[in-house]
Amino acid sequence: MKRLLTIQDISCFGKCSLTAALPVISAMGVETIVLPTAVLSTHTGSGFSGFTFRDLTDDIEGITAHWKRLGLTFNTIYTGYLGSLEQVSIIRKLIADFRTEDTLVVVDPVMGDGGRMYSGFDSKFVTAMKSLCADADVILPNATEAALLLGQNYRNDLTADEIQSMLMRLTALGCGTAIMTGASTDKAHNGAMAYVARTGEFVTASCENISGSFHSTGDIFSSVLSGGMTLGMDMQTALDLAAEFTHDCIKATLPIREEHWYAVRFEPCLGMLAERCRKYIDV
Ligand code: PXL
Repeated sequence: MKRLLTIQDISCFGKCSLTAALPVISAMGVETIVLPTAVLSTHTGSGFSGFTFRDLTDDIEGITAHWKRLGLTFNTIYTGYLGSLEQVSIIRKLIADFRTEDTLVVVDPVMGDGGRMYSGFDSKFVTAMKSLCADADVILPNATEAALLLGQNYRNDLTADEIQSMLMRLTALGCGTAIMTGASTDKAHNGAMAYVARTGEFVTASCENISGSFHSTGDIFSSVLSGGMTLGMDMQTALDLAAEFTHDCIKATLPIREEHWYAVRFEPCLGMLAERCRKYIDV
């Protein structure tokens, strides 16, 4: 059985980060080990204020030292929202300690959305995140995070050529593949575009666009992409699955959108996801 370690916060209410990654990646048939970076009462996105935040930086080294004594190994290490600047170097050390030739390292450089940084992040964090991206095989920024990593202004009207140029410059940070999530070049579609530096190939996945902004879709997309690549899917298959699952979750949320504004309703879509991954696992 393939095993994936995911490193991100637990937002107790709000269905993002670990409370999305754990059910989604498990449904794909991949054993999911979690390393929580912080515990929050809710996510920090718009709509919530007064959330609690417990930084778990001091717990990480003890947890990983225990795992080393147990001899644990992981096929994939997938990082998301990190709780402090100091965590970045601790996580880089963890990756160096646990990585083998076959380990896939996926970094979702979670820092902002819609042209704005999430609360608690600053330019020092962006610099540190660039160094973590350099260690990755695959990075998955949205347009906001891509602009931050490249030191350029955010725009929500990027052309396909501009996205391609940004992706090539992102791989120059040191990662093998850069994927821009939420990438769309026309209003009718939404999806993702990847640049695989080794082959010089661009891969795109596109779905019908549903207008509006939906919290936690980046985490869901990254979880499916990480799970899919862990199962051995090629880039096109993993990207298509991630885009279609994210689209399905948004669609499932629409009828209850008013009371479910804080996240997407992924639960009814998990069965279909499991079905599509069945042929990649021994059952
Ligand atoms: O969905 C990304 C994310 C993860 N974790 C926390 C967040 C956010 C985005 O707002 O606040 C705590």
